[in-house]
Amino acid sequence: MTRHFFLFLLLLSTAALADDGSRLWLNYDLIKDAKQRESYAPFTKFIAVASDNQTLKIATEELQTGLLGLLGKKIVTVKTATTSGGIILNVNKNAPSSANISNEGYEIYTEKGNIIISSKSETGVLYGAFELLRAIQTGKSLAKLSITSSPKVKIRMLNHWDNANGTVERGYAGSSMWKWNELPHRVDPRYVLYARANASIGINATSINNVNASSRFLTAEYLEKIKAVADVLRPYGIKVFISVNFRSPRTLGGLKTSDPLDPEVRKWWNDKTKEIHQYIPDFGGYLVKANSEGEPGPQDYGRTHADGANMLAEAMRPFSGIVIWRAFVYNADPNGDRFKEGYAQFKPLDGTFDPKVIVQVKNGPIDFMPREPFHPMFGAFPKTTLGMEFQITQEYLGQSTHLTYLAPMFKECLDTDTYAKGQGSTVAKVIDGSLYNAQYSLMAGVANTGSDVNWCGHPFNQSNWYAFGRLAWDHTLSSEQIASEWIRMTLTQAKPTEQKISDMMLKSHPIYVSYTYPLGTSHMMGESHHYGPEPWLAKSARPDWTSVYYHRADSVGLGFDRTGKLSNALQLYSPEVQQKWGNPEQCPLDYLLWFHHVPWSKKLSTGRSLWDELCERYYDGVVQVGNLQKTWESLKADVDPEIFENVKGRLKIQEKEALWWRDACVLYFGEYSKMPIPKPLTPPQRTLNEIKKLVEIYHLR
Ligand code: GCW
Repeated sequence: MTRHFFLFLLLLSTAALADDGSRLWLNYDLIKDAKQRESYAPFTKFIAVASDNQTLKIATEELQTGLLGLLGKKIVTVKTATTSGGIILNVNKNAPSSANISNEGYEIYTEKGNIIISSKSETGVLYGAFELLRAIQTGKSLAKLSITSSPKVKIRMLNHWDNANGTVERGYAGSSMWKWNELPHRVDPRYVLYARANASIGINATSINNVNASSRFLTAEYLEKIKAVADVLRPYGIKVFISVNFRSPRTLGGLKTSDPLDPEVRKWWNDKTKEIHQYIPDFGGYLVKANSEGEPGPQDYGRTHADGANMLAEAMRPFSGIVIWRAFVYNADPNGDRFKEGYAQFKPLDGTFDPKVIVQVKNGPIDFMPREPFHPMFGAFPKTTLGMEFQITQEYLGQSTHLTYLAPMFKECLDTDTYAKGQGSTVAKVIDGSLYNAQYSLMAGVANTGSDVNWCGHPFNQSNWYAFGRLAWDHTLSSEQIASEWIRMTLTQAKPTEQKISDMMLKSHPIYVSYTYPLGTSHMMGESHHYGPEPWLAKSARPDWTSVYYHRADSVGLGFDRTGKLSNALQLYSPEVQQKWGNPEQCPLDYLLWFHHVPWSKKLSTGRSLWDELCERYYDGVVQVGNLQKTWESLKADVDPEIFENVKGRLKIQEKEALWWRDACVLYFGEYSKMPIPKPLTPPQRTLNEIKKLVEIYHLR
């Protein structure tokens, strides 16, 4: 077959096949611009790799697959480079340790006409290989490559909330990707693509089961299954963690108690931890949700979170693994403020955790709301390693029917200054360990993967998995850059199209917030399924699972007073932060109702009253969804037809649901403000009762 004919066939095949999204950002479609392809030819004559290490083999094969797709060119491999014009994979274990390059870091540079990818570890070379592919996928020149990159955070982790029965808690992309009923005998080939996708963005850890954990995952039967997964992920540099149920010594071990100070319980965990290591020698460790939302924990026995976490850390002492203990805890107190709970329970324990324990804190104090102030624990725990927990799966952010790009939201939190050690003490610096010189550092994201053919449901939800990984590697990357990379790797390299899509993505989070939770409102979603609006929800199993607990609407105004007048949650922050958010006249409008109960007629910095501004934002959000639709429609000829139709359909649903949120909220709050929808906005075309019925349907049996 001549080269041109081969290229022709390749072009034909890629043109004919619609993109089902299954390849994620590793689609490696042929670069359309022949000149650009040619520009890469001088550097892609061969791949030189001296050892037959499995990770290096994977790096080599990835480069071969990627370059075959992108350039239409089969690349040979050699043991050592004898000429110029190739890619050399180089592991230099004895390289002097430099402050800039960690074990997982890499350098990519050109030398004597070759591209060198060099690292102290095989995994670092694999990351470098993906970086090189990304350079080509995003259309960069290879002529003067000079990249030095090291991860800022050590443990970059996905948390799967996947259950043994194949369901996924808060999963919106089908059922679980883990086929527990098939493992260990059949190992689904999708695990390999999962590993490749994660390695391509530097994710190096995964907890495979729900934090509302079944003890089943610690049985020999399941350990064999988990081992099979760990064996697939290992050469991609990914360690496996298990979420554990604190009551396991009783349920599995038949002990009378799971009290962490009981010697038999401690022995049980020591033995279990040893047993796990027989299956998975490089086991990552335990992830624990304890004494939260009904899960068992050390407090059941009058012990503290530290007692529980330290017991597990002791079991882990002979091994490299760690214990990740979640700080997501809150008691049901109708007169309390959930905002303060995690802080209150953990603050007295600062300094008492074993060095192997990381306390994993959600980005905000409530629960992954579309916009939350940063969790007050960040910056307030100098003697405890705190890890970040973001939610990639969009429980409160449009699930799989709203286009919401989350990098700006993640960054808003990471870039906020805690002022813990003076100006510049950002949340990111707490998390990457630099503020307090922590031995470990962790950024976790609750995964959005599932059995859907495109993994994530909404095609754009893939970008949130991608963005999470990129930010865990380097939180200084901009949302714009990450969006641009993802679009170029996934949808198109054509600049004007890329710009339009990037614009849609960058606007999407503010738009979503506008029609759901403007001005710092929170937690008004449908009960338990968390789908759609239900601001009128006043009764639930717990007061802090209602909506009225959070928005506090009354005849005077709206918002939760967290100043000294009521809950005083603001006091948990440093004085500079208190100053920024504590004064309703100066508090940024995006955070206003998080901290203040503001009268309906109060004039805001926009010149409008609170009520008018609220309506304005709800209405504007809906208009903006219309604009997203128009932009997308204009791109019909420029993106893959299957993806185009898929997104188009979902935008239509988003429009309908945005209107649902708008009408529900303005009609409901209007009953308190007693004020009309301000002109020239048109009042909703339906009544509050009609809207309430929409939600009731979801509770019918
Ligand atoms: O956001 C809430 C979810 C629960 C989840 C919990 C948690 C795993 O609604 O489904 O449980 O947070 O983070 O533990």
